[in-house]
Amino acid sequence: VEASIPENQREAWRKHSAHGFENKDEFEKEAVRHIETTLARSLFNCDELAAYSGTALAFRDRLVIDWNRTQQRQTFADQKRVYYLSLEFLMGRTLDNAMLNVGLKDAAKDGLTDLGFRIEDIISQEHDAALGNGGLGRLAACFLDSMATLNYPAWGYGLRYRYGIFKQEIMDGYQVEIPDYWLDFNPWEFPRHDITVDIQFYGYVRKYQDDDGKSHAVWEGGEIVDAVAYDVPIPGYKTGTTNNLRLWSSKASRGEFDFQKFNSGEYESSVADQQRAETISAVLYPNDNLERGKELRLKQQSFWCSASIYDIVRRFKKSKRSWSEFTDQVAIQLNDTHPTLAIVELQRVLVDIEGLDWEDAWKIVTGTFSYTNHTVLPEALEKWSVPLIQNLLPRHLQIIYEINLQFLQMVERRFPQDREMLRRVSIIEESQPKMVRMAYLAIVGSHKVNGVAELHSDLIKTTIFKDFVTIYGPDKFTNVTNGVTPRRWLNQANPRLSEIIKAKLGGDEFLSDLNLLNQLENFVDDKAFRKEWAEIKYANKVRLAQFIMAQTGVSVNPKVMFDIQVKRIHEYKRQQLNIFGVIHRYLTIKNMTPEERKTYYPKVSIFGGKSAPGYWMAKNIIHLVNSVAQVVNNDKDVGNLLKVVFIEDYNVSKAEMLFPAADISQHISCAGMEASGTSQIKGVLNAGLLIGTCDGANIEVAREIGEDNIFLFGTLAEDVEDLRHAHSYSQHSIDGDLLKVFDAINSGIFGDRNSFSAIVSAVADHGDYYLVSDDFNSYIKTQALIDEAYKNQEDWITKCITSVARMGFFTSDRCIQEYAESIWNIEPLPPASKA
Ligand code: 4GP
Repeated sequence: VEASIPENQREAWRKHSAHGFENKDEFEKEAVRHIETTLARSLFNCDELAAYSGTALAFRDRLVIDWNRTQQRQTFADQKRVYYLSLEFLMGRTLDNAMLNVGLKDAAKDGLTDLGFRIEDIISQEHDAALGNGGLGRLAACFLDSMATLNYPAWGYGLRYRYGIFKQEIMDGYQVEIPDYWLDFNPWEFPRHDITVDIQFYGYVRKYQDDDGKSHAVWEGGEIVDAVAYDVPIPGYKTGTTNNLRLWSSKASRGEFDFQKFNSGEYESSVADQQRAETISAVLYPNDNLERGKELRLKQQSFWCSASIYDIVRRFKKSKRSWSEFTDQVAIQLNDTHPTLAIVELQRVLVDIEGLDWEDAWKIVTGTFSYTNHTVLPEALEKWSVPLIQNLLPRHLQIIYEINLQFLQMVERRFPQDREMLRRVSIIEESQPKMVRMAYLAIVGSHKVNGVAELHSDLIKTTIFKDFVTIYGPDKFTNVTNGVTPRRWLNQANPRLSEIIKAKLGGDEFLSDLNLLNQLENFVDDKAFRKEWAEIKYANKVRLAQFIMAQTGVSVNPKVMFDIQVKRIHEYKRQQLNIFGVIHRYLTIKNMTPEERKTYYPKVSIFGGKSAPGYWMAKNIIHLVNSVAQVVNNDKDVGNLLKVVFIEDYNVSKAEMLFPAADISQHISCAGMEASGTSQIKGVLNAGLLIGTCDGANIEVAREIGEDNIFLFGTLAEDVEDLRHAHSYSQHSIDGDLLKVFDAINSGIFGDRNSFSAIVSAVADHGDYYLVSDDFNSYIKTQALIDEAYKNQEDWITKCITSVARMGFFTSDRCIQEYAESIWNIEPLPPASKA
């Protein structure tokens, strides 16, 4: 390619090619240049936001240079790439991560000091990029970081929502949702107006036979909307590799603007059409572990899948290879079922547009896709109504029926006697209206299906996807236990802890090879190290205490135990169990003599998390937590023995502050319901201990760090069904400590009892689906064990150091390696200098 450009031109380009800054002085020069020219500010009116913007733009330039090089290298190498399709990428802040990954945070820190700013203040100016709800979206963000760090040629594809997850405000104890308009200033994205794809909706299918008798389908009519690409550079840690995250934004098609209407004076309605197109990528659906079957959501999915498949196919076609090589060049990972239409779309493109035979195309499709399941909750398994798809995507529905027909014929050949099986596994559910079961379609169209922790991967094989294991055999199903990136969740979140680990291990290699942490066990008895370890935890707690004071006005003592449960509010995650435990503690304290109080264990109980706006029960739980906090924190009789805090608007950047300050964090889902969870990993990695049920990745954490270092309690997954069954038969009576808790709530001491009656009734009268009453006693006992253990600070610190040392397995780098080797079959492509 280069040879075709005349030497004098190449020379001019080379001479002026951008390099980006390498040290403090160059950083200052770049930042000041951006502040003065890009932002039109000066020394005299540069506030912290402008300083953030200048810094971000300077780092953005750096990223772009690496990113251009990476993209060129990947294009020339022309090897297999993986495309990670996710409707959510919960990225959080970018600047700090970019500074650490390119290794220039110290330069920026000193440079900012010269310019009159503190780096922490500048970092905290940034608005979180919150294009996700919770675990699934944050996992996608960790995976992007790991793919770049390990030099895999990888792209993410998602939607560029104008409104990310809402901001949560607490008013009078209730959650209120405020729209999150986050694009006012976003230096981390690059609009690619040249990359615009026409996306079709509605219309009809015309079929015809050509002269050779071959039948064809043409999708005609309907409406066209444009998908415009916005690219976000994703820097790897200490490598030149900077991958691409491509987010699609919807826009009225250039053809859509109705000049007819415009000329006849209907200017307003022609603009309204434009706005309708822009609605598609306007807002992230705020549900976690729940699907609601809204047409706009289906439109989002199909818009994003079509644009991404178009882009991937276009890139493949540039290489002029034959279609049979497609699966040597392309792997596509489906993050949950949300992108399942991509399977149908690729089949459509190959058959209808590229003219391949059905069988050849289908072989390519199934060789390309693989699917990750993130939940077994029935209310989260996507189904789309057939009439809805028929109307919006008529050709796709035909293809889905054809896929189903061929699949069922195969099943019938293999299991000729089993009519029931056909009904059970059909992609089309014979309900009123008929529904398309997206998980089944994803399984049939993929070569591998994985769960996200061992227990969960076993459960999907024995429950929701059991028949598919019979049909395809067990090898199609696999497990990749989740992990998190230690760059964000240790280095960035807890810089001081990271520093002392660096000092002990003689370098920061552990950040890219987390198993090296195991050498920390050699220092468990090192007095100075232990002291510093404890000081860091204390300092992190002081910082959180200051934040709590500023946000809620509640004064908490950083010397006492901080107990944290932060995650989406969900009945299966059982924040209600936690708050019942808190009430129990409150009642216990109230009944104690002054003497007993002197030796009792003081504690701060911290909650945080959003509820889906339409999830009434979860909102009630938030209200109960805040009502209990109000009473407890103002009860002079209790004083510092117990404080209850609800942190408003839990998000990624708050998580980075919370986990380093936790002595203990709670992961207490009803067994079998939390597919993996990842926040327990963040808790342990930041030197906190866990209280948890035998659920999701808790089980593997216990195995890695040792059962002595974790507080496990509660029902086992294998017993859940029997217990639920028992509840529905016997009259379910609540007694003992839980009854006292319910009596306290019903007595009205936390406010109008009617406000909380649903929370109590769910346990006492309506079958206790989440087994709160079954687990309450062992929960309380385990809390008492924790109180006792915390008294012995020396032992506690030993447990923490040992646990951190054994967390190597839970890096998302290991996940990506497993995906790359056993699912995607791709090789890394390191930059030349690092090769
Ligand atoms: C979540 C699961 O609930 C959580 O256990 C898991 O750690 C996470 O995915 C990542 O795998 N699922 C969702 C969802 O967020 O909406 O289904």
